[in-house]
Amino acid sequence: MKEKIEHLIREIESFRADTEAQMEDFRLKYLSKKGMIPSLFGEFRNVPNEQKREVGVLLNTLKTKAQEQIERFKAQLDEKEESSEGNIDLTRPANWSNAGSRHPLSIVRNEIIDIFGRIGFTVAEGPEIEDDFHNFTALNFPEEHPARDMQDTFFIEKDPDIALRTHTSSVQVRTMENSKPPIRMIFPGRVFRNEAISARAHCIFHQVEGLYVDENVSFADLKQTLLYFAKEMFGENTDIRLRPSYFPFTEPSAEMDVSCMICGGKGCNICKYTGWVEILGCGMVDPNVLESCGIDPQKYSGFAFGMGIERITMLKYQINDLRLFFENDLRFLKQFEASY
Ligand code: 2NL
Repeated sequence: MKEKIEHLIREIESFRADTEAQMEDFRLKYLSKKGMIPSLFGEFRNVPNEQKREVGVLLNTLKTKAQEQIERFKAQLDEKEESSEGNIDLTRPANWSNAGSRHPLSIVRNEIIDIFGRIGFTVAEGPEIEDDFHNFTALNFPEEHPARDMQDTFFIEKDPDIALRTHTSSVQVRTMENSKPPIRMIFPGRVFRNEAISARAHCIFHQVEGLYVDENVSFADLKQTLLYFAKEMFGENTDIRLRPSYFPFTEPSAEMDVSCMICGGKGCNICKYTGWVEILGCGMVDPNVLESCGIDPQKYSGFAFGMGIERITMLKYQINDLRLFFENDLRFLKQFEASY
């Protein structure tokens, strides 16, 4: 028995465990319930009395050595794991981070800001809640004009003087009131109309308006500026045409079409087989508007234009339902790049 225990002690001392599996083999062989050490303890009662003391001490030594070995193996394996953690592979591609993507309306708004920025237009924003003067009166809307009607405008708390702006022109009025020409600016923002929601209409939408006021600004300046915009937005081969129109705040007024970006003018579903699609309204600022805003119409003239960001975005990305912009369905939003 004594020799057997001494042999086991040497065996345990020389045992190596380089893996978790080898460590488990060791535990099973020596320390588990059916292992060698518990079975030796079982045999202890058969040891003659005069040897009990010596064998007992040896048995305890054996058990302690085995337990110490297990602790050592554990520490060695932990250390090994740690040092491999420090062994970083700098060439490994990073995990894909689940970043959001830009809303398509933001992408297009930023692109419009960028295009006009390159020819010297700066950006201004203003309040979404407006008074009648800045939203209508200063813009040459006659007192009984239908756009002032309850059907189109959201009024605040029954006060007919305070409403949600129906266009960003109110910001242009504020700009002209507070600064002197030359003014060369664009005005992006949310606007509100009291309309039923459908694939083609929404009560909230986004606009960019533009304004250029200086001495000798002409319709030719308007046309060239908008031709530049159309080519930057829809491609070098894009053509424009202006059709006479009416807005209270411009005279003369026009609507601008671009040659169809889908079929290149040959005729398709998008342009309803005309080869042209309407993208914005524009005109020369009405002298009454300049006057209302404290700018001398004898000295200065200007052009202005306005476009719906939703419409431009729908044409650019071939989106057929306005409601997609407001539902925030991730299957829709995820398709757009985080580029702007
Ligand atoms: C459209 C047409 C337009 C303007 C907006 C404007 C602003 C001032 C003076 C004169 Cl302060 N005009 N803005 C001019 C023509 C057209 O918008 O269809 N927008 C979505």
